[in-house]
Amino acid sequence: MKKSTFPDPFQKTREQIGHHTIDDQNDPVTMLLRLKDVRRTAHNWQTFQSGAAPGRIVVPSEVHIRDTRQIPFETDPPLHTEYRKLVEEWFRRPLNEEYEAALTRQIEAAVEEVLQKDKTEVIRDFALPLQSRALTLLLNVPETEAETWIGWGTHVFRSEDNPLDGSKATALYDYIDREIERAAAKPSDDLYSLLLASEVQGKKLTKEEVKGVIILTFAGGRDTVINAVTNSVAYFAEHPDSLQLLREQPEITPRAIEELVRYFSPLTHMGRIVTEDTHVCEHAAKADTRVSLCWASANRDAAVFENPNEVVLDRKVNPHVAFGFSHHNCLGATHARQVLKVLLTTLAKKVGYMEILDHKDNIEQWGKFDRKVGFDKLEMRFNK
Ligand code: EMZ
Repeated sequence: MKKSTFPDPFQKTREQIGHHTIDDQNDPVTMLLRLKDVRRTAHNWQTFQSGAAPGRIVVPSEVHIRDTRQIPFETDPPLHTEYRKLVEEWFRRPLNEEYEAALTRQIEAAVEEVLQKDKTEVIRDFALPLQSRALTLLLNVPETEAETWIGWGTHVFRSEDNPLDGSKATALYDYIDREIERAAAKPSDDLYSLLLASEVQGKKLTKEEVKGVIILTFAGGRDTVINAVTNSVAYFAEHPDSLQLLREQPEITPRAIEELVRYFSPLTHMGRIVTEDTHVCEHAAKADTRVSLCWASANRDAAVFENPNEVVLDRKVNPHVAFGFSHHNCLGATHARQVLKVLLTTLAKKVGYMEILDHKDNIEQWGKFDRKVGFDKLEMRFNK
């Protein structure tokens, strides 16, 4: 099996049953595996709620390590709609010409750097700094801030030996608190200042609400973007023809991005809290229990995708849910897509071929499912 192959562990259960219940810190989660059920459930916010106790819709649950509500992610309509309105335009800035130019400058420099080296550990020395520097554009803060963030590692709530590392969350929170105070004392044109000056339902956002939006901006696009970047690089190392195809037909790049995120599905699933006794996929779901929308499984659903386990770089019909679905769809998706667009374009332009020297898979465990989501280590050589 190629190192850039990501098997689908859900297939049998998805086809035969459609759901599977796993334990998570004594608060079980019923994973919904079919695209149709995932979409329907994502849509029905009255019965499947996001705005329960902060951290409870995340799997593994973060209720024991944080109590700040992440916004707009852990809210429901109509409040959710108001919050989204505040930030939607800001999160479309990645489409601006200057934004793309700055991103291109960053990513070209990163690729030039690895081309000079004999060997690069892609996660630590390429994807993590790339994600951190790109995030300075999204927040509109000085690029030097990225140096601090790089020190936090690939996930802001998880460390290598502890999937729920309270001390990591504290470091992030302290940093954000300081940044909010800085922006409050001297407003500028960054995201903190915009939020501090914003109102919802006629009231200024509190610092706690501002913090909720900023935490999500840091956490939601961290390991997900790092995995998307790392996995894409691994894929093109093992599929030089695909890189050649991008060189010859750059117009397929947008489709290639959608296909890679469908295939990799960097976020496996996201939970909802059931508000009343109901049924999902013929499964009785009781009030106050948890279900999850398994994007990774839905994205391999053969009822919707032809040859779901193949990367078809120019796949034409691709209604994937890698960025979620319905009103909670990923706010950072425009940024993430631009990062991937510039990455693919730069690889096609500057890199001749790439070799994988050493690797270690990052396998998530969800009950009986073992899911490869990326790498813990990926050593590569980039050649002109
Ligand atoms: C939460 C989540 C958001 C959570 C869209 O996903 O990402 C996870 O990585 C974080 O741990 O707190 O932000």
